[in-house]
Amino acid sequence: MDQIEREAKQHTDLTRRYFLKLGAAGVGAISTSRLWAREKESQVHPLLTEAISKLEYLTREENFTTYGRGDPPPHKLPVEKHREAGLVRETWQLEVLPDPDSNAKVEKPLSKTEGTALNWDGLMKLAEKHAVRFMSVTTCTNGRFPCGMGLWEGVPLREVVWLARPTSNVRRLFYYGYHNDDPKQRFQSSLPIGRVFEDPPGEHPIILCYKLNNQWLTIDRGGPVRMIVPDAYANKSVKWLQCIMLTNDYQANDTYALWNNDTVSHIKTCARFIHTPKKIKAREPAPITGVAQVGMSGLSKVQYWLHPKEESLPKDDPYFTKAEWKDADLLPPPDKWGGGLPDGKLPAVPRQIDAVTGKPKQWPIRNTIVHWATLITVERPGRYDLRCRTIDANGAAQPMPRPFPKSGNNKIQSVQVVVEK
Ligand SMILES: Nc1nc2c(c(=O)[nH]1)N[C@H]1C(S)=C(S)[C@@H](COP(=O)(O)O)O[C@H]1N2
Ligand SMILES: [Mo]
Repeated sequence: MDQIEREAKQHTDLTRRYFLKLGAAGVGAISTSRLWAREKESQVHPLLTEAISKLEYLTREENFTTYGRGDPPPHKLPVEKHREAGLVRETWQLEVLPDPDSNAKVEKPLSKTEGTALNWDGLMKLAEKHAVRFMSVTTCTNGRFPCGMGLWEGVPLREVVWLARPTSNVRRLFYYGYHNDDPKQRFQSSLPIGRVFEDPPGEHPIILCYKLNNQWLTIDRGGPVRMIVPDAYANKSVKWLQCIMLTNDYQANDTYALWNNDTVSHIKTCARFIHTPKKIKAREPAPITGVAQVGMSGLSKVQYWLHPKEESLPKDDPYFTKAEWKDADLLPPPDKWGGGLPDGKLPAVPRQIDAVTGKPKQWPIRNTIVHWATLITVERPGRYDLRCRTIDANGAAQPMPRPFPKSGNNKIQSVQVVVEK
């Protein structure tokens, strides 16, 4: 049993005792009003049951989409180079330094030259006391589909920043990973210092992450240690992390900004298709499944709209706000979470999970995904465009009319469906 599990157990025991005393039942029950009640599942159409059975909530490590710059990108380095590059646990080190181009005051820098850099043992020592686990989705600002849905474990970044004893003139920090010792290959991100020290209620700390889905972080995923910023697009989640600079610079100096990206955008809410039929028969039901990203504005609904190709699209309504959207079903929390976890069981205990009931405290969970499904039946043969969108937790259709893909792609997806006689 590791530290997180021990604490979870303690908390569970205490809470159980408390509720036993009160004689309360049904602790932490989640609202299922919008969801399929479990007992109704037997009435779900077999076609839909089959389509849904193929969905896995957590993404297996090997199924993540990988983006990594460098020549070669660190995960493509020959294995014999990993040790020398600090890309294995035994040789990994993290520096926390004052930015030499600013007047930041840092009393105890963690520095390689002074032999004070944080190493793996140091990180594991911090983990014993401070480790956290949470689920969060990684999505590229420019990606049409999430890179992956992970259960991440790590030490809050603030614990390591405090070790360096910053005292004044620190307004931001920036950080980067291994980059073949070539400044031109550096992929750097930055954060305001306030976000590092505090988390809004219900949000998670930014972590120095060393585990995905309860396994050590592989080099493909940015191991041994990467940053995970749970409420931002993945460009903030720098992989192969080796250096953090504390700075008095008040401006973002992210590499990604130089490539025309908005680097401070929170994750947007949007819907995507997973399975749609290319051809269906008129009047016969066909299953559709998809995934929705639950961004900063939350999610209340996923909707779809089937539009005959020969009918013209509404004028002056590029986001189809007046179309006849229909509600799809959001799937409830899974019994088996996937991601290669043995028997699909979550380890104790991700921050979004109630330690007593083992169920999510809320559903869907912000900054994660939720699967959705529906059965469509079409009367009239022909060619159709099938689209999906979301309604966020504020009741706003997403995407709302704003043409800013560089703040995060949340375009309305469209696929074709042919309906045959
Ligand atoms: N060191 C480093 N970290 C990086 C990048 C990179 O090129 N180098 N790309 C970033 C971007 S833009 C994205 S979208 C994510 C992708 O994370 P993944 O490969 O684990 O899916 O990594 C981020 N971290
Ligand atoms: Mo990205």
